Amino acid sequence: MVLKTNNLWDGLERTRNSFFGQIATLCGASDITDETWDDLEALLIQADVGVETSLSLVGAVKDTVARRGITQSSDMTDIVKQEMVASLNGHHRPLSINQKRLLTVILVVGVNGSGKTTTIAKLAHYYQQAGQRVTLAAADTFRAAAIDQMKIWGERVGATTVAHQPGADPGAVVFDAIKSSQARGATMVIIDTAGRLHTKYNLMKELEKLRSIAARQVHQAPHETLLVLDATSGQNSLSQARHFKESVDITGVVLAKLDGTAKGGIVFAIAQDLGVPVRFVGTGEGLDDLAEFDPQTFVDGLFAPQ
Ligand SMILES: Nc1nc2c(ncn2[C@@H]2O[C@H](COP(=O)(O)OP(=O)(O)OP(=O)(O)O)[C@@H](O)[C@H]2O)c(=O)[nH]1
Ligand SMILES: [Mg+2]
Repeated sequence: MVLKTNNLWDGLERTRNSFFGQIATLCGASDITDETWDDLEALLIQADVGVETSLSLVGAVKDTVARRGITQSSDMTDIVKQEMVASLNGHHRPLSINQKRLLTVILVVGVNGSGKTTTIAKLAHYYQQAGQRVTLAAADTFRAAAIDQMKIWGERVGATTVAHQPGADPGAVVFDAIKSSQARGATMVIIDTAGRLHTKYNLMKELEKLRSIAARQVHQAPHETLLVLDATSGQNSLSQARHFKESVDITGVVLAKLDGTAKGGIVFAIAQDLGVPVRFVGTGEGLDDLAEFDPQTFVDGLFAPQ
């Protein structure tokens, strides 16, 4: 599977140019003092790494610096990077798409406007290129426009879209999409869902219902439940994520709109706080603007080459 590896690098441009660029400056040639730690902590917090995660990162860097007897901040950059990768690695695992499975079901959830439908189109494109035969399930029946948007993306990526009328039962759409995929020999169903219903409680109930409909039709489905978060919403998206995670078994996060923010540090907060791996990041509005998430590549992308 090939994705433009530049994507992640490009998507991190704003983040790299702001806070993390300053971390690189902080790691310039000077003695390490208490102020160095305060500055590092402040920069991490400003980049949306989150208070707790920032404190634990600074603590880990401090320990390693003391252990190795390092006194110059210029020797610190690699340690900062290593600790960052380590903090992400603990939660990272690649998305498992089992080639032997007849039909993989991916449920995509998230609040309205977070980037779900666009992300689904990108994922469909990505997996079609990798040889999967993808069906899109337009189970966000809340708005007519959402259904049309899904159909248009489906045509563009060459995937069949299963859709009902606006206001129809999303469960029926999921049921039909799976049935139709099985009949046509499709290998993957990606389900779009509504970001809002009349109350949040109903939304979570609805998602639970969709999961059980999928589970009754396909063994262990949904195989992945991806939460799409808007990177530009910063810490707000983190509280949304907690809310979803309480009710739905989230297996991974897709962080959309990373290109639109300087606060890419949110990735660390997601890993640490939720313990859910980031699987992909969105780096633009086009079909190819998706990058598979990898901790080392991500951290490298935060720092300009020395
Ligand atoms: N720059 C940028 N824009 C994005 C990205 N992903 C999505 N968008 C834009 O964000 C807006 C919302 O995206 P949608 O995919 O419609 O979001 P949604 O969650 O499906 O929204 P609802 O269906 O209203 O709940 C659109 O204008 C997208 O083009 C991204 O990675 N980068
Ligand atoms: Mg949508």
